[in-house]
Amino acid sequence: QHREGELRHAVEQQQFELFYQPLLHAGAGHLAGFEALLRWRHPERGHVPPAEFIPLAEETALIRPLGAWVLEQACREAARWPGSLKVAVNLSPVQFVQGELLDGVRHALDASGLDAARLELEITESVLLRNSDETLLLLRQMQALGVQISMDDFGTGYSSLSYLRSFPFNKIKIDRAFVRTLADGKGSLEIIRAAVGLGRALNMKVLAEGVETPAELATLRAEGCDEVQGFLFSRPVPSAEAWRLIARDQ
Ligand code: G
Ligand code: G
Ligand code: MN
Ligand code: NA
Repeated sequence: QHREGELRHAVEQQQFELFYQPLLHAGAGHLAGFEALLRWRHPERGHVPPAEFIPLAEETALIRPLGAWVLEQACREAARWPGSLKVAVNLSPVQFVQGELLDGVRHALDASGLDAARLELEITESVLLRNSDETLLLLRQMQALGVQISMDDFGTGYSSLSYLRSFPFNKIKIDRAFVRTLADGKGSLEIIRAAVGLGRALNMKVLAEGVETPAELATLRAEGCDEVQGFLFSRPVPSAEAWRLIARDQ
């Protein structure tokens, strides 16, 4: 009850900030864009990570206004970046409300002037688990606006493969669990290779998450991943720091 009130107050007061983590083209290592990641600027506790408040925001549906703010803020920021850079925004299943989500995306694009093709929406299969007819319709409507749709945390759910059949994702993001275990000889390399093959066959880009070492990068390049993301390149950083990364990349 107390925590819910505090979170509600934070949403009203806009005590939030977006951090940005670079997405890189695997080949030359140039910037492809950034993933926007939410932080709560708590007056006493400092930056609170999303794992500590997103579950409550979902239970209370506060993620709906908060998610609308994230979309608006991310698009406004990205509209000022060089036109080659995209912004990726995570969507919660709770945001999949007929009418509301599509309007929110349209509004974020209109208000910022961002080209729809530069916005990537990341969903996990938990989005598709519930109410999947309505959800698929919404995803198609967003794609019709020109927005890109990515499947996040690929490979960790129960039925990632069947969802690739029901929806034409533009990108799959291979979960960092596979990258972390690349070297242990227990199948992660083969799974990543298969995901790259699927991406090629189904016309989807393939990004590998959680890249932390040069050896992992070399392997992912050799396997043909299109994009990479991880602490090897940068942690999620505040907007000003993202601008420095952009300047360095030009
Ligand atoms: O930045 P960090 O590693 O702490 O993020 C942890 C998780 O929180 C991410 O993997 C993502 O699933 C979730 N998350 C971060 N930002 C957002 C956001 O704006 N909306 C939603 N729904 N989830 C987010
Ligand atoms: O679930 P999602 O894919 O949106 O997760 C994004 C989260 O992953 C961010 O919170 C970020 O902090 C975390 N992350 C990004 N790169 C790395 C990495 O190289 N290693 C680890 N351990 N976590 C990472
Ligand atoms: Mn994500
Ligand atoms: Na992920």
